[in-house]
Amino acid sequence: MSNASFIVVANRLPVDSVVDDEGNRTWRRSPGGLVTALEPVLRANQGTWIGWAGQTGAAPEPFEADGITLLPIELSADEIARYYEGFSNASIWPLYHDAVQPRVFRRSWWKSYYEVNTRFAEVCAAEAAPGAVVWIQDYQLQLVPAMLRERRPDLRIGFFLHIPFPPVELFMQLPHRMEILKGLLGADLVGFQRPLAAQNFLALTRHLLGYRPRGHYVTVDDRLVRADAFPISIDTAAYEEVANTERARHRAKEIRAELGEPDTVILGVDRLDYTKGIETRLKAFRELLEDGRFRVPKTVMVQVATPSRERVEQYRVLRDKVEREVGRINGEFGQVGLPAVHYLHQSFDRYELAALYQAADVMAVTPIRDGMNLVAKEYVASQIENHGALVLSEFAGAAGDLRQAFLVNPHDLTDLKDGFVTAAESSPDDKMKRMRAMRRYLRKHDVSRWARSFLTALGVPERSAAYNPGSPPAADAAEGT
Ligand code: GDG
Repeated sequence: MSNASFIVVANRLPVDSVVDDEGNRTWRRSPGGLVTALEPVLRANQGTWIGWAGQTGAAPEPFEADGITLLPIELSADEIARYYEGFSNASIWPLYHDAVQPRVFRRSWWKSYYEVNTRFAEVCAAEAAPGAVVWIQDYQLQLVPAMLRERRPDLRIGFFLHIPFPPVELFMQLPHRMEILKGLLGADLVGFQRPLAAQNFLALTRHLLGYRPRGHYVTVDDRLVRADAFPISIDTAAYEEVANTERARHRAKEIRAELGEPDTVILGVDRLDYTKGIETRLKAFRELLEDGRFRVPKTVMVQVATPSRERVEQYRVLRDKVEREVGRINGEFGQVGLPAVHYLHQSFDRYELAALYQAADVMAVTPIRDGMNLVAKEYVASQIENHGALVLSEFAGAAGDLRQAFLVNPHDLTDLKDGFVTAAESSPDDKMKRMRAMRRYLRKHDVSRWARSFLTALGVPERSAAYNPGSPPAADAAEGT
């Protein structure tokens, strides 16, 4: 039955399945900014979220979780290998991140990408109420906007790309580039993290299709398509709240004690991904120890590298390289019971993460290229005492928002090293000023505001784009002055 007037379409549903002792399957909501931001809109509009539930084979029946209807899409093991690990993560992902790793193209991957995108579009077309608003997320589903428009021209269609959009000459390498561009142009609104990405996209419509974009708009078959930037953010109030709990505060102290009460803790938290610049960061740290500008145990590094895409070859290679470098640094500079780098290839719960953020004097967010980077924003929000320093890559979208960070060029090792030292040695007063300004910015520019501005631009009336009535007031309170 077609009944949803607001639909989110994403590769993944915001839930994980849990099997209890009796073998019954239940669902647990997976934490994430996107679902937090969209939940009120989904609720207010009898919304549905369409996506993969995380298991191959027959899809579970639609179900409800926390008042949202979830509609699972079926994906086979072969489709995960080709559509997801292949075309999405070994072709598109590296190419869109400035080809920082060689991209791989295989024709069978494209076929699967096309088929899976068709399935998402068909399910969505059957579910949407007349005139419904559909918001499609990310690089795995770039064909869905046009496929959906073809089936349901009555819908209002938005698309948001969470990763960078490359310059014309890189995009042109992509086999099936025309289909992808036309796929995206099926939307009424195509959203990007940064203005430059929107410009790249508009330039591409001119280059590949001979269109004449004007300002943020391009006319496609008598229809106006808008391309614009909507920098994503976090649920700032929620991060502040967790950081403020006794549990997180206590744990932060404990972590520093466990690290041997160093003067400076440098922290990295990343998915183990080659775009995040973990290798270069470690190299910079090693050279700083070699140069004697940092010394163990006065300065130590903690690197959380969350397991990610472990079946994709490039990720296996990266893991080996990172672990070899950590071993090398610890071999040369560690002492018994006092490693130079504490390396954790694990995921942690939000209290542990908040405690780590609070325990860190210097947060190293140094991706080679990143759409936004939420870790940088989470660190700032969790710095309730404003005493830390953020070293941030100019190549992360977040650098456009967090202007008071210590900005570095991660391609320039000298600049990266100097950035770490400057951040570590900056005065408490300087750190506090910077951190306060960034926290103030994030309280105002949180994920609800992001969702609201996208949906308003898509033409959803303010009333139905009702937002988190709970969080914003806290946002402007306290700190501001
Ligand atoms: C894509 C774009 C864009 C990490 N380790 C743990 C953990 N995390 C959480 C972080 C953060 C998230 O994972 C990572 O978000 P990022 O933004 O840093 O990076 P991507 O996964 O690459 O996301 C990116 C984003 O989409 C949103 O548009 O910013 O540019 O690449 O939230 O906290 N969370 C927990 N334990 C961990 O160990 N609980």
